[in-house]
Amino acid sequence: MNSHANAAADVVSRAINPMNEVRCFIGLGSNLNEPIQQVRTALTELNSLQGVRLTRHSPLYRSEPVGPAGQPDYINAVAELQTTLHPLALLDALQQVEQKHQRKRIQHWGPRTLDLDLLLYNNETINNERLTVPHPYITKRNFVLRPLADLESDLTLPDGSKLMQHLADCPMGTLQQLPL
Ligand code: PH2
Ligand code: MG
Ligand code: MG
Repeated sequence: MNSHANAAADVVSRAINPMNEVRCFIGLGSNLNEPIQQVRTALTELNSLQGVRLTRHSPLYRSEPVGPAGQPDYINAVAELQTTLHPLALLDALQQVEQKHQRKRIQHWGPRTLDLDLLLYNNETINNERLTVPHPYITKRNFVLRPLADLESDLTLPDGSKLMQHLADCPMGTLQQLPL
């Protein structure tokens, strides 16, 4: 589908949804100050946001850090939301939750108490200075692909590519699912 057809399909899908809700996927990550607790709390906080319902989340995973060496392992998960918020309003809300967790932006890809990445928004492609959707690394990171596939194994990305194909092409490294 070209981008015009995609945009038209998005308008239709919003029109037929009585709540005007769209489905989104959020990547959660933490590697500081009790990361498992950070992620669990964040899931609750996402569900409490105005205009957001948490519908499902993946198991939690332990993953080796991508980026600067010497930082602790990460805990990662993916959440599925239904939201009436438009993309930039949702981004604002996600950043407010990050702020609650004393997120400090010190080092690119450096350690963090909580990172909330908007991975997918209703099959839309968004490119502006604040936001790129799908998230640029969605197809490259095992700690995103694996939990996303736990939720929706037959997912197709806005460019028509298949999640399962990206997963098959991505080394799994030491990614480890935590007990539920
Ligand atoms: N997030 C980063 C940088 N590196 N590595 C892992 N394993 N998990 C992450 O969520 C992660 C990372 C920047 O957001
Ligand atoms: Mg991130
Ligand atoms: Mg981020």
